Amino acid sequence: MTHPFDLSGRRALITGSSRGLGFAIARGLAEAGAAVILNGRDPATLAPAADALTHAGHRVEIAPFDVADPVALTDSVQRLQADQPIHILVNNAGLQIRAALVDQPDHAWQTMFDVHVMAAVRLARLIAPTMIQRRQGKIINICSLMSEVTRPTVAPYTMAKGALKMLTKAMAVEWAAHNIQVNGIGPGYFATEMNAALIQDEAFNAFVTRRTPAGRWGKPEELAPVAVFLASRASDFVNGQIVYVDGGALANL
Ligand code: GCO
Repeated sequence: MTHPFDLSGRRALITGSSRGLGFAIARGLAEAGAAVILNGRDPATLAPAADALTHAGHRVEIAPFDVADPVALTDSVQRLQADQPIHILVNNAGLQIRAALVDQPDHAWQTMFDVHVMAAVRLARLIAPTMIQRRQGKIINICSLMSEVTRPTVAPYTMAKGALKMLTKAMAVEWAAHNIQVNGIGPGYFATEMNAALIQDEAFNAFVTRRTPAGRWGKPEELAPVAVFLASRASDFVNGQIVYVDGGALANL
C-alpha cells in the first residue's frame, strides 16, 4: 500500500504555474509523484519552469494558453485529454488590480471574474466529465484571504475570490457522489511577484507582519504540501473545504 499522499500515476494541470504559487504547487505535486502540466500565457516563461522540473527528474508537459480565452482554453484542454486523463486540476491562475473601488473600470471587474471564476468553470466543465467517467478526480481552487475578509483597493479581486470560494462548494456538492473531491486553498500574504510592490512598501510590510500572528510573509513552498494533501487519496473524504494557509491571519482580530 503506497503512502496516502503518494501521487504516482496521477497527471495534474496547474494553471498559472510558470512562477509564484502555481510553480511551487506544481513542484510539490511532481515531488509527490505526479506528472505535471504547466500553464501560462507566455511559452517563454513556461520553458524555464518546465526545464527546472525536468532537470529535477520530474515528468512535465507545457500547455501555453490564456485562461481568460475560452477558445484557447478549450482547444488546449481537448488536446491534453485526447490520449490521457487529467486526474488533478488546480485553478491557480490569477492577477490583482489595486485601485479605489470608484476608480476600478468595468474591465477590471470583468477581468477578475474571467480569470479567477470563469476559467475555473470552463476548465472544470471540460475535465469533470472525464473524472465522472473514471469515478476519480481532484479539483483545487486557489482562493484567498479575500475569500473571507478584505481591505480597501482590492474590490474586484475580493469579489472574484469570494465567488471562487462559493463555486468551490458548488462544485463539491455537485460531484462528490462521483468520487470527485473539490476543495480550496486560501493563501495568506505570500512573498510572490504579484505582491512585490507590497513587500517593498515599508508600511504595508508592517501591516502584514502585524496582522499575521506568525509575524512574516508566507513562502510559496509552504503552500505545496497542502496542495499535495488535497490532490491525494488522503483527502478522499474532504469536500467543499477551504484550507487557509495564512500564518494565523484569519484567526486574528
Ligand atoms: C493585496 C494582496 C492580497 C494577497 C492575497 C491574500 O493586494 O492585498 O494581493 O490579495 O495577494 O490574495 O490572500
